[in-house]
Amino acid sequence: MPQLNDPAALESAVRQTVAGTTVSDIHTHLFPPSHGKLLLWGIDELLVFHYLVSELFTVAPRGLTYKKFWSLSKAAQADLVWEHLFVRHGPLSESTRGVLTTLEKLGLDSGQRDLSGYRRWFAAQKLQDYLPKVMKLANMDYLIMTNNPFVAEEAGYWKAGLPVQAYLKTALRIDTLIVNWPAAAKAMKASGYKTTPAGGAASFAQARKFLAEWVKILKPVYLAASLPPDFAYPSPAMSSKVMDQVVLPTAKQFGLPVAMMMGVRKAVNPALGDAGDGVGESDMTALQNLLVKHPDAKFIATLLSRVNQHELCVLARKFGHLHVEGCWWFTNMPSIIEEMTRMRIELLGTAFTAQHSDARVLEQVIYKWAHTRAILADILAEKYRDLFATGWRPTEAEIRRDVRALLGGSFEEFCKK
Ligand code: HDL
Ligand code: ZN
Repeated sequence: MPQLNDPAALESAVRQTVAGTTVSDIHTHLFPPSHGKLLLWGIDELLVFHYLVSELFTVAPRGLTYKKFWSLSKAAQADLVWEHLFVRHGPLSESTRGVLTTLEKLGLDSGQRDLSGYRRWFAAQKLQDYLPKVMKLANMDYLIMTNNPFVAEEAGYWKAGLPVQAYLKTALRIDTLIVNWPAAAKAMKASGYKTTPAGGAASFAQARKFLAEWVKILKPVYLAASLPPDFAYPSPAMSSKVMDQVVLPTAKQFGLPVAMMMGVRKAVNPALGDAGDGVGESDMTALQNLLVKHPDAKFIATLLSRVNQHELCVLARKFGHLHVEGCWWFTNMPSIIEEMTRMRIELLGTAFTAQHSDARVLEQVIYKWAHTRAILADILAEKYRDLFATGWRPTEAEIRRDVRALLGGSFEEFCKK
């Protein structure tokens, strides 16, 4: 493959490659169509996405109480979001713009502002054709779900052994086990495991058995848990014991990475429901200590606070068994994605995963990847321009290799390590 010797040709090769590279979306909250209402899709779900609910309450009239809002139908909630965040105020936020990007990519004209027309269009979609259509629009080869055995409805669908598309992969989500052992012990006991709220060797052995059962059912790509900013390791807290005696032995037994999603302050405003979580700066020594103590395990990390991002990159330079991924949740915003991605390329080259969608509503993968690709293209155009200035001449194949690395390739290599 010839080297690219002309800056303009190089830039267009970079932009075309970012636009055309298949993405593997390694963190979402989507579900198989066979799991019924758990898979959210359509315009009303897009409008009542919890990011937009919290934004609604930044401008809603005082008379709109949380209680009143939650008593409304989903369509009535969506009407309020549309009215206040799109019509009465410019849809300039990332989440409002995302809805409009999604409509545009689906071939609908957001300029018409025709919510009832959009509703008719979505209502006419047949999920079995629509799901692959959305995957194709986002140019995704597979996505990884979030599968929580401590949510009875989810567990029930998995135990029923319903059909699941091969391109919908799983992640075994174990927050409850780590941050709320008594609740986890109760739930496992209800499934026939001899676990007690006090924990201890026998209980932890049963919890390992529980996890092994779910590894067999889900065949997960990784184990995952979101953790509070003050998660400490090691510590006298039960969470530290559960990491050492349940989570890590299971991860090592099955060769599964442990995804540490750190920095969530749960329910800072409980009245907002899913929209009520906040963010806090995490104590990174917890992750550092895990890496030092468990060189034979693999850790994936995404941090919720912008403040932690530089430290996370430096940590990933120190430990090859740590993989940095995604601009998670409150960092999945253009200005922060830009800052984080530049920093990660400068510190880690292509040895990280640039993004995940974190999509809760199916069509969000369309806008989340479109927006990220645009930012990534600008950054890589500049980075390859800088490379060109050194006299190095990349080939198109090398650009394809490097872009794919950032969009799933490095993650796959890491998982195979
Ligand atoms: O814990 C998580 O995986 C988070 O992504 C939460 O689901 C959060 O509510 C969210 O949807 N963030 O985008
Ligand atoms: Zn998530």
